[in-house]
Amino acid sequence: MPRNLTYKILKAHLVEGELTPGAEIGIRIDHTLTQDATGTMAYLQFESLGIDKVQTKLSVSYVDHNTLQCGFENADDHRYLQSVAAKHGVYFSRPGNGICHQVHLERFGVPGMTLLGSDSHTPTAGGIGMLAMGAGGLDVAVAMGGGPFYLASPKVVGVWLEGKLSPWVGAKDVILDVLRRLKVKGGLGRVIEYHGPGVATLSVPERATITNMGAELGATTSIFPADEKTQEFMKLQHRGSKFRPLAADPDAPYDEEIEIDLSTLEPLVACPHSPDNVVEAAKLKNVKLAQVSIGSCTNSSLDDLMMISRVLKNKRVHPETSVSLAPGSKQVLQNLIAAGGLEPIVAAGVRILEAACGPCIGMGQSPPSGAASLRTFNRNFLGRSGTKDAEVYLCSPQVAVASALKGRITDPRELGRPPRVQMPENLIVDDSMILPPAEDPAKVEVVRGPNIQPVPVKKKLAPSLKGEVLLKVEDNITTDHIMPAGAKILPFRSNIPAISEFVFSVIEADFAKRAKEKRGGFVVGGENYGQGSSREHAALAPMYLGLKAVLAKSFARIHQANLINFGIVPLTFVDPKDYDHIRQSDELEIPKLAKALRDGVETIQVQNTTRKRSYTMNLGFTSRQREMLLAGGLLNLTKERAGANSQ
Ligand code: MIC
Ligand code: SF4
Repeated sequence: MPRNLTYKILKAHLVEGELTPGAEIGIRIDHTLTQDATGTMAYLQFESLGIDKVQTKLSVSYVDHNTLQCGFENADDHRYLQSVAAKHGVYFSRPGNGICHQVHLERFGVPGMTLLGSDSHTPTAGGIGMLAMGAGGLDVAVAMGGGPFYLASPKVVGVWLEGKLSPWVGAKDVILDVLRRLKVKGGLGRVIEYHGPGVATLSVPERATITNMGAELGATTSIFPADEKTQEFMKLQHRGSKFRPLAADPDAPYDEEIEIDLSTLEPLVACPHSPDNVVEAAKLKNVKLAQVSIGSCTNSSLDDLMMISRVLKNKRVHPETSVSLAPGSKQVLQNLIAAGGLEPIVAAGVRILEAACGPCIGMGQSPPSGAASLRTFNRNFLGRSGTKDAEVYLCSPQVAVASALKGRITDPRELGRPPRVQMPENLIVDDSMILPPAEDPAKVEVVRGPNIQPVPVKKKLAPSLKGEVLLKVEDNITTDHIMPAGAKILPFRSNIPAISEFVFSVIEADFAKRAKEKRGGFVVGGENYGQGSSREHAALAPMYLGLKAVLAKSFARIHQANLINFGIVPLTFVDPKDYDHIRQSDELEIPKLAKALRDGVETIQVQNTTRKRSYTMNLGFTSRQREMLLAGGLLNLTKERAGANSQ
């Protein structure tokens, strides 16, 4: 039977379950990646598993998020990460070497392999033909220990590409078009697989822009075949021998299909405050820009920056627009310099930032109050830039550079014919910022600064749950609402008691205080609750504040897994209209929840004692998930099992 590429890779890695959409499967993980903001927790968890050396083919620890060192916290975290990597067989990519996804694509990605990363944009490596998924740090820790990664076997959406992008239209416009069609929850439970004759017209960095931002669809991952373009890219990276061609079989089946004629796409922009709020750039020409930011794991390749350099040559950015640029990796920066591409950018008045996430995660460059900022990034959620009333728009590097010159959102076709970009024929490849693990791990001492606090663990699930609805929120609540990031909060990623003070602070400044006073309770959410990042802090910190269960219309994949991993029960409404009846501050009770989980029943009644009503909620968990919830989370369960084995 012909197979699509996704199912070929899944089949080759399957260790548990059956490949039927929706059924839980366990797959073997070849590579893992972590970044510093999620990595400290992941390695603390890995250490608690008591395994000496990672069991994967390759594990890499990147430092790219918390790179501002305004106090000791981030620097301490980096030192911990470097020493723990050396001790346990993990490669360490030093701060300044670049954004994890860009560096993994350049230096490590291998077609046909699986990659699990503690970052939601891990699917970037789908651009080189990897099956690459984001997950919480604990799931990545388990994969580093050699355990399978569990997920719902996905549906596969085939996106048939034909034609060729028109001048000034970029790969970003392809994914913005998909987002416009499918919306931010359109990818739930699905892998987006690109195929068709249009694929060959796209370079690996272009493909990686598309797979990267597939995360904003809520998709499990996105993937491209590995073809001559992939081989070319890998040869340039001096890794040609790792290439192997991979594609779906001819006439492979897809669960759903979409067609895109690349030649019909136009320059697009996502408007505040959601990546699926997409319109044509030409319709936004009245938006004056205080800021343009170029970079992030979506659009910071050498190809992107060389194009920008050519457009800026002998020009100046608009005097009222602050323009910043962060290259995706040290390799990109080094080659940009060598090819003469940096000088025109600097001369044009662009502010050059280090090769890191930077403004994308609110690490600097917050826009002025109430101002519009145009960014080549992938997320424009409320408050993420660090300025709550800023209006953040997302676009391609082509739209960004044209807009930087004009000081307002500009369709780049206004600039006339695009310049020809001469890409270097050879690249400087220098891995000296990637440190291999220690040869003698016994000699390595893991360094823990005062910011690194132990991972809190929950007690076993109580027989029944009772408490107040602490907060009721609408559809598409992001992890940036639940556990905001930014330069002020990110330094506490290794310190759950400290970071928990900021839970839901974008929505309500006093949430943490109230949650503690009430000794925890419930949150009620709409569709796609917890979309966005993989940060398990959005489960761990609410758990620390006493959150017992979340009642929602539906959940985003990674966040739902994180809630279960930390013993918070994610319940979905059987009748979504029940959502309308619950009010914030209502008292809820879930009698005999633990028994229901033990018995494996499909639904349970939640009593609203304030309104004298009850709601039927789904309990459709797998037996593995039920065990985790009963134990109070995966760490407890692992310890319970280890205890049982040693008796
Ligand atoms: C993001 O883009 O939101 C992040 C910051 O990279 C997160 C990870 C984190 O919160 O540390 C992600 O995408 O998973
Ligand atoms: Fe970093 Fe932004 Fe990419 Fe997240 S989306 S990994 S913060 S560059």
